[in-house]
Amino acid sequence: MTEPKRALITGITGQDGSYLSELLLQKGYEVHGIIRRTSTFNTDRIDHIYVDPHNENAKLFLHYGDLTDGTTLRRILEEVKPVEIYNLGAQSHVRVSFDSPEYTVDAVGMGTLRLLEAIRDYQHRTGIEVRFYQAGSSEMFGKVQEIPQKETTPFYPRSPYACAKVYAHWQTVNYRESYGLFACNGILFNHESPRRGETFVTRKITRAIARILAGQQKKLYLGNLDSKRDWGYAKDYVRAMWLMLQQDEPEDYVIATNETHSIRDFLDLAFNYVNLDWHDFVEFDERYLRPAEVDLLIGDPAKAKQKLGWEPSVTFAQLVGLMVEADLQALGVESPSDKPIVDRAFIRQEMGSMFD
Ligand code: NDP
Ligand code: GDR
Repeated sequence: MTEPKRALITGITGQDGSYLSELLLQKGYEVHGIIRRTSTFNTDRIDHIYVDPHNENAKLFLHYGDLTDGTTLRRILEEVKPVEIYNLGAQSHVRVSFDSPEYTVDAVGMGTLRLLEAIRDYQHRTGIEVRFYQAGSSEMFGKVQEIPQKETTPFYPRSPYACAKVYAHWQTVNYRESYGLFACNGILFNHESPRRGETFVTRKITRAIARILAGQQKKLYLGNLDSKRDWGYAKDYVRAMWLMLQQDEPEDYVIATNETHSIRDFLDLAFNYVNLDWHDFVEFDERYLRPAEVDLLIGDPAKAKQKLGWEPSVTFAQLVGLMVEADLQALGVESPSDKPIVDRAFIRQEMGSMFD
């Protein structure tokens, strides 16, 4: 019997890490993830796919480590011997990066460099060829230079987070060009799901709707409602990550839907879905403004379509419906929607076992 391919994921407990793990397990990989030690469990998103490692059928393994700790990264590489590495770990909140710039840059920028250096030595010593995916972001485009944004659009980062992602992007390009590492940058536009962190604006809205209907919340406090984002579905986007590492040549790709919507559009759709008017609930709080904002993101995924055969499978309206339905279900609230945007079977199937 042939050995399964081994993949290593940083950020496995996050939104994307959980969907990517599911995808790789379905494809027969042995999946290893790096988790941080925390005082309470934070593995909710992957609990449903975790099997006790003593079980001979176990295919998912977790290792304690941190992108700020290079020695541990090296040790884990030696132990796991992966052939694919997905670097998804990050302090990924743009607003928070203004409050904690040094930590954000250390984890996102230096963390990527530590991992690349560990891979370079490991590959050199063992002769095992490693393929590396770097989780780049549309935030790197920042201040509008060109619409829609594509692989050749110049970067103009507008936050400590985005600056660190630009650094990580170019380090990844450099390791490809200097050492022949099979390294790809995905430049992913915003992608959401029922597993999205609760402080990102989409999930904050859909979770608030469920809590309002459950009588647990009266108001929803938000910042800038005018910015526009190109929002896709996370499960589609992790498929693109995997595809990038299966190509003959390592390259960089924009992954996006080529549609853009404002926060107001999201509010309209989400509240209308449950027959509420968001103006009755949403209040402004300047705390959620950023010192510098990214006003407009819309990506051109033509290269990914042509070379990877990748296309998004879920529309904006379906995504909003899916997220609202999932939050209602998580609180046990009956959906009041008289005009379901997606059929219920689809929603149940797409939610996975997270809320089972
Ligand atoms: P999440 O915030 O949901 O997950 C981030 C993950 O990184 C978590 O597993 C977190 O662990 C881990 N992490 C945080 N700090 C460290 C550290 N110092 N060392 C190791 N791991 C760490 O992010 P997403 O899943 O949404 O995004 C995945 C990646 O893609 C991130 O790099 C993000 O910046 C990038 N990205 C995301 C986009 C999106 O729209 N979602 C778009 C473009 C790029 P813990 O659970 O312990 O906090
Ligand atoms: P973003 O996502 O910054 O694009 O980064 P986020 O959902 O945080 O913000 C999107 C837009 O909504 C506005 N906004 C608010 N945002 C939050 N979080 N909370 C609020 O209350 C609020 N009110 C208005 C923001 O100002 C912004 O314009 C996400 C992250 O996943 C990054 O890691 C990733 O790289 C990019 O997407 C692509």
